[in-house]
Parts: sequence; C-alpha cells; structure tokens
Amino acid sequence: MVISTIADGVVRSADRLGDLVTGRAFEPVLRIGVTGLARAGKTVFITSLIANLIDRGRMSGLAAAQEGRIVAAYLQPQPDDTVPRFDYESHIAALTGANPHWPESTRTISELRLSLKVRPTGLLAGLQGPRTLHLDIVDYPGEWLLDLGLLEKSFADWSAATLKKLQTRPEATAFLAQLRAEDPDAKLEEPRAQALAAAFTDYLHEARRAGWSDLAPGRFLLPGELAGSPVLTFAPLPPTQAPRGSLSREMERRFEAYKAQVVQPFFRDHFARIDRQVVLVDVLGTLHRGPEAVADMRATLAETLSAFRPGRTAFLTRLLGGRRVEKILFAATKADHLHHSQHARLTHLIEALVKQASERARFAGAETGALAIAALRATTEEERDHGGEVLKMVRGRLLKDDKQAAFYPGDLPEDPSHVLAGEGLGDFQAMAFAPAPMTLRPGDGPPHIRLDRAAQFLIGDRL
Ligand SMILES: Nc1nc2c(ncn2[C@@H]2O[C@H](COP(=O)(O)OP(=O)(O)O)[C@@H](O)[C@H]2O)c(=O)[nH]1
Ligand SMILES: [Mg+2]
Repeated sequence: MVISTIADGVVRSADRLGDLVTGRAFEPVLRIGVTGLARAGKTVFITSLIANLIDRGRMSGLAAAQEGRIVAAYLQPQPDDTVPRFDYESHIAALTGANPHWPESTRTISELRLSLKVRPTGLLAGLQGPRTLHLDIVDYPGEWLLDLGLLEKSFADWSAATLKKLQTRPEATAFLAQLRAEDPDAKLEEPRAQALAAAFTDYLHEARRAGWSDLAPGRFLLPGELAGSPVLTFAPLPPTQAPRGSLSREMERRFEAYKAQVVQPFFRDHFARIDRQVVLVDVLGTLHRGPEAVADMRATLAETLSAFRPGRTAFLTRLLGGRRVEKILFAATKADHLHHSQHARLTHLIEALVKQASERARFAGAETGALAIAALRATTEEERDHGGEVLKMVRGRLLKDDKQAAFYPGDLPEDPSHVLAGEGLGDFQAMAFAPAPMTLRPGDGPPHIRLDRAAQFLIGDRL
C-alpha cells in the first residue's frame, strides 16, 4: 500500500516535468470522465459531443459557442500513451454514414483529446489573443466505479453480502446449485475453481440482462485483457476456517489480488485525475424493466455518487490528497424516445433521483446537475388523433426490422416521487430506434437534445 502511494507520487511529478518541458503547463487541461453502465450511451454521447464541438451550429446553449468565441476545435494526440484512443472517426462514420448504425459497444477505457481555441471575455478580451483549453475526455465503464465498495470489504464480508442478495434472485439459481456441490475446505482444483467462477460470471450477465445495476466485480462483465486470469477466477463462498491451499483460501487470495491489482490501479491512474464527470443513466430503459430495477438504479446512483465523496474511503483520501471532482452531471439519456411535452417530467425524475442519491450517499462536494438529453436524436415528433384524444408520439426507424413506426410509450408520472416509491409505471414501453439518415448543413453537428446544455454545465465556466 505504502509502495503504491509513493510510486503514484513519482509518476505524477514526472508527468508535471514533461508538461513543463513541452510548455504544455501553460495550456490548461480539463479532464472529463464519462461513465455509466453498459449501454447507457457513453460512446454515442462522446462521439456526438465532439462532433458538435467541432461543428457548433447546434450548440446555442453553450455560451462561448453562441457568442462566437470558440475560434477552433480540433483533435490532438492524447497525453496518455498506454490508454486506448477513443475511436471517434469510426463512431462518427457509423452514426452519420449513408447507412447509419449505432457504434459497436466498447468494453474498456478509452480517451481522446479535443483542444479548443477560445477568445477570452471581459477586460482581457482586447489584450490577449485566443487561448487554448485541452479537453481530455475519458470513457470508462460505470461497472468499474462500483468496485470501489470492494476495497473496504474482506472476502468474508463480500461473500456474505453477495450470497445473501443472490438468495432472492432467480438469475442466481444455477450458480447457487453449483456452489452447494463445492466444498470450500477441499484442496483447490483449478478446473473446479474456473467452473465456479464461470457460473458466477454467468449470473452477473443474467443479472445485467434482467436490469440489475449492482454488478460488482465489474471486470467479470468487462474483462478485456484480463479474461481467464486468476484475478477474475473467484466467486463468493460461505464462511469457513479453511486450511491453506483450499478452494476458499485461494479464492480469498484472488479477491485480494483483484482489489490490489485491478481496482486500485484504475482509481489511481484514471479516477483520481478526473476534474469533471458525466454519469449517463438509461432512465427510460430502467423504468421499462419495472420497480425493482428502479430501486436498484437508485442504490447504484447513490453508490456512484459516494465514490465522488471526499473522504469516502481512506484509500481515496490518500490518493486524492486535496484534489476533488468539481462538477458531476447526471444525464438521463435517449430522451428522443419521448415527445418533448414529456421531457420536463424526465428531467424532474433524474433530478429527484440525484437528489435522493445525494442524501443517501451523504454527498457533499462537487456541484451536481441533472439533465434529460439525447446525444443523437433518432426520432421526429408526431401528433395523432386517437378517438378524440391527441396522442403525442415519436417516429423513427425501428432497430428490430428497419421499418418506420410511430410510438406512444406511455406517460411519465407528473410526480417523480411515485416512481421513486417503487410504484410501477403501468404500460410504459421501451423502444429501440436506429439512427436516422441525416444530411448535415455545413457547420452543423448531428442533431441532439440538450447536449449544448450539458456542455455548458461541464465546461462553460472555463471557456
Ligand atoms: N434513440 C437514442 N438511442 C441512443 C442514444 N444514445 C445511445 N442510444 C442507444 O443506446 C445504445 C448504447 O449506446 P452506447 O453509446 O454504445 O452505450 P455505452 O455502452 O454506454 O457506450 C446504442 O446502441 C443505441 O441503441 C440516443 O441519444 N438516442
Ligand atoms: Mg461504449
């Protein structure tokens, strides 16, 4: 532990030295983290944000763009040589090409630098030329953030809490049956350990499909290059006083290795350096899955917020020193699934969720904001007379069969507390649309809903 802290200090000061030598120290860098569970909309959000910062015709809600003070926006090589580059060019080509489709889902961290040349405002405006602000945008899975909770838990604690939860979940039946057939005290046999870990991983995948959000350890779902390695070959086990070399002792050791070699480095190398954070939430998709999924999403949001609470854990306090995330934006994505007459309700819902999560997580620190957005608008609106009642619908190309269809997903409740209290939403429907073919005027980015407001919240004060 001590060693990793010292090593971290060394890396950071070397970083600074590099900056000084290249003169970059004088050009401010804002590091923006974008996270959310799988399919929340991170890739689409980052792609559309970059496209709309490069072509700012639809960014009137971003004051500096509206005032014409952004002189240029351009992509640059990112400063972190070991982090995969966010594949902006492929993603934007997928979204805006002749046959538009959603980008491939990504399963790991990636990063991109967008630099903005901005004319200053106020007193300095006449005295200074444009200055440069670098935005380092980092995309990382929300599942990884939830692993923070593991750092505080021993293998026994984690196992007990997890097994308790699994008793109530139908998705865990097969894993629990397999677990009963194991003797944690028996000598470790690697194939059996692998099979048990695989069954636990299957459970996590099932749980995600069923809409649960509490899916730690996060790398089991998104293993990347760690797939098949011992740090991912463990599972929760009932308590024992097992001897050395037993299944139980070895899994405990691997659990500790996961914390030390997977979770801690992520927080040290990435999380600790973030200045501003976007948390994307597929609120509409979760509503569709029902009250239990909503309750689980509330808990997950609180867990996410607590990761940003100064002093949440001794580990983070030591890591961050006095540093902290300055702003956190929670955005309900895919708002284009609703007619705009319902957007205010979606906004109230995400606001209420964040407020409640702040209270639960006893969060104080960063400025938080909540918005309902669509990073890429895939629908148009349509009003239809339905037996004397006007139905406010959205129309788009369906993902499943490529046909055009108009949809009325149901009404969101006026009072978000009903949803938060776990009342069902009746027949609220989820939809999946394909991105619509678009012809963009020169200077316009892809169509979106309130992406400009999101950008204003995140970076407006620094432009
Ligand atoms: N209609 C609509 N669908 C979206 C939007 N953003 C994301 N999606 C859908 O959500 C899926 C997952 O988005 P993606 O950005 O890949 O999520 P990630 O896993 O968080 O990176 C996409 O394939 C789309 O089907 C949006 O702005 N509008
Ligand atoms: Mg992605």
